[in-house]
Amino acid sequence: MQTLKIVDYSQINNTSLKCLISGENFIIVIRNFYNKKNCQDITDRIKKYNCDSFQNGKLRHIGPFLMAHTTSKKKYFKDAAKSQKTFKKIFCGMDSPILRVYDTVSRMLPGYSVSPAHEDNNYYSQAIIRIHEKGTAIPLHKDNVTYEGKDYLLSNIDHQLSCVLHIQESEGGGRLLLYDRKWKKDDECFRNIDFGYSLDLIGDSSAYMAPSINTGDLVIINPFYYHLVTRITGDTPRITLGMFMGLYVQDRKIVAWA
Ligand SMILES: O=C(O)CCC(=O)C(=O)O
Repeated sequence: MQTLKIVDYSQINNTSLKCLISGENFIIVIRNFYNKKNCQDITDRIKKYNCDSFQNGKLRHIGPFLMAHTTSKKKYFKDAAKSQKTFKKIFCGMDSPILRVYDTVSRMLPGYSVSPAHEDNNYYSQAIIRIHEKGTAIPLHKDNVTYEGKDYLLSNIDHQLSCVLHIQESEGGGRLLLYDRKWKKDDECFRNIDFGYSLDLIGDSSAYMAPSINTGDLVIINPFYYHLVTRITGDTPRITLGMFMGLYVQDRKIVAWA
């Protein structure tokens, strides 16, 4: 199995995302996806914003995350509308990283169009900025809106991809670890009370450590496979901008949300 593909942003027209959907590749890293100076400006700007938190306050973020609102749909859409204004301010005067992800994904899946997910007049959250401080980690988990987002219209997608733009790296830790194991319903007995799954479920599945990532790189994975982020050890927070892409194969349509 070929686990990793690394391409430069200038090569995306010649690279398909189909290998992630099929499970042939675990991860595609697009180097030099976004301007480093813009990443620095985003980092400076977000210091001004009050962040929400999840995982018992351990992970700070801007923008709501559907997986944390599986039973509070009204609040999710309300917060999503509010966060649109915040993102507008954060990216003001810059090439929007969100639109750049849309454009990139549509070029890597020719024939598909990408648009923000919505239900009638309610727009889903466009993205989530995660600020991972020293000592934090993201436990073993998968992201599968077809199972966890049953109250939402987009739970009927055929495939899901996760796109993460790296805005700032920490000095240590914060590495993405991927497992050659796709979620199945029986795994739910390994679920942790707050978030994620026990490492016991991984058994002897092979693990793959993502290469070191630079500021401005975009990482795309198939989030139906288990993954985690190792504990951050440096003083500089790891900052990312994440969103999901949901594919409707028959309609050749992709919807984006966080
Ligand atoms: O921050 C990361 O590298 C991964 C985030 C994540 O868990 C995901 O994309 O599903």
